Amino acid sequence: MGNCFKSGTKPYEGFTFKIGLLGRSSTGKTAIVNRFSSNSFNPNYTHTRKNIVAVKSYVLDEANGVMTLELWELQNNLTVPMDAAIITIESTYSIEEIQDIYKDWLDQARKLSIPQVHVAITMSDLGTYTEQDAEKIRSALGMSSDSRVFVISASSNTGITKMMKSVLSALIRKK
Ligand SMILES: Nc1nc2c(ncn2[C@@H]2O[C@H](COP(=O)(O)OP(=O)(O)OP(=O)(O)O)[C@@H](O)[C@H]2O)c(=O)[nH]1
Ligand SMILES: [Mg+2]
Repeated sequence: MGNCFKSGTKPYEGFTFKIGLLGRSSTGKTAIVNRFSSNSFNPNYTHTRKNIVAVKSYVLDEANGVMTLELWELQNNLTVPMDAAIITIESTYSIEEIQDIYKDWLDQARKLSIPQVHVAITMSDLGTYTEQDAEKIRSALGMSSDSRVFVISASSNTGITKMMKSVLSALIRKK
């Protein structure tokens, strides 16, 4: 996959994909957006009241050109159709708790007609899961083959770039 060469609000022409972060309050959605948009992390918590979006364009060998990714933090009144969702669940939960939380948010994603759903196990610096646990969690959640689980930390900047690229690849494969 190619390098990111532009971070800003003016998308380049080409494919645009919209990815929505869905999840309970305080699960790290804004922290992911901040890593994505400005590679920054703010330890202070402020609840996000509106849907917010950050935009980035990539040159991708596999897409044969430029593609633009819109990363949305979804809070309410979704009026823009999303191509994929990432459900955020904190890594301090047990697998059984993650299963329950996932079911609720999968229902939400279906109600919003979001066709592809992934899971981010967030704040891995505070929990016990590592990237090696992703496949185990994916199978416990009974996810379809094009859905992925990522174990990430915005605080230590672990796994977020890889997650975004992997979700993009899954979207390109579906095109
Ligand atoms: N230790 C640690 N803290 C994190 C991480 N990600 C986010 N936080 C902190 O957890 C709190 C909540 O994170 P947010 O990103 O604001 O959560 P949110 O899901 O956007 O919350 P809402 O806007 O209320 O829906 C903030 O204080 C963040 O700084 C992480 O990876 N590790
Ligand atoms: Mg937020």
